Amino acid sequence: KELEEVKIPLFYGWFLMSPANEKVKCSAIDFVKTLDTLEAFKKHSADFTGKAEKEVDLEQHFKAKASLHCTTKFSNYGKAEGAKEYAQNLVVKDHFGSVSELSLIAFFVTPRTVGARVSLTKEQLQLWPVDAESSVPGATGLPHGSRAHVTLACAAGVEAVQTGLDLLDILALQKDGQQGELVEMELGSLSYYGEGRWMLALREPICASACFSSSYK
Ligand code: 2AM
Repeated sequence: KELEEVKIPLFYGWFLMSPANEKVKCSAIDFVKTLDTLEAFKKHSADFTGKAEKEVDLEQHFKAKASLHCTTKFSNYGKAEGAKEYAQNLVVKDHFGSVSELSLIAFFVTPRTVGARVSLTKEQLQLWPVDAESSVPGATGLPHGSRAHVTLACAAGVEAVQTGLDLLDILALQKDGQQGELVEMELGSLSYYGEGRWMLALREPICASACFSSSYK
């Protein structure tokens, strides 16, 4: 039987390797646990519960992801716009299977998602789709690569695609000059942007080894 045509994957991305995957998961859990104990956070817990005075257990609220990655292109088995072009891109082919370091510069939490913001190097940006930001209403002015992130957890019924949208939403508020309430933490400075949106800018970025590859499920 002849070899079948190579199928386009569900998505491409950098897949965190071991032990970086565990390191990032632990840091995220520590952050979420600490956030939950802060008075500044408790004051706004109604953003999560919908009820004033009611406290939220963030560890219960979110379901953590087991294996972490930073999606570059969501191809949807070839059905997404630009999927074929991305698969045939020489930079993509050349880098397939290569290992590089992802730099995680912030953690963010919303009532829907928990994520880590990734700062891409020039070389990594070559693998970033041109329309990743411009295809999202409200994010058009943000720099190429702004959406880069690792989804760490989602609330019940929330799809992972939401994490990047939540990140862009916070970045758009930052760009408009909204500097929320600030809380200094050991890990960095934490800002509140209203409606349950929190971002911790890490004092020391977290470095994570990751392999550029694709996934079919
Ligand atoms: P994520 O990158 O925020 O984690 C498989 O569903 C992966 O592709 C998930 O990791 C998911 O979100 C990402 N994904 C799903 N739909 C997407 C879309 N429309 N645009 C970009 N990424 C998407």
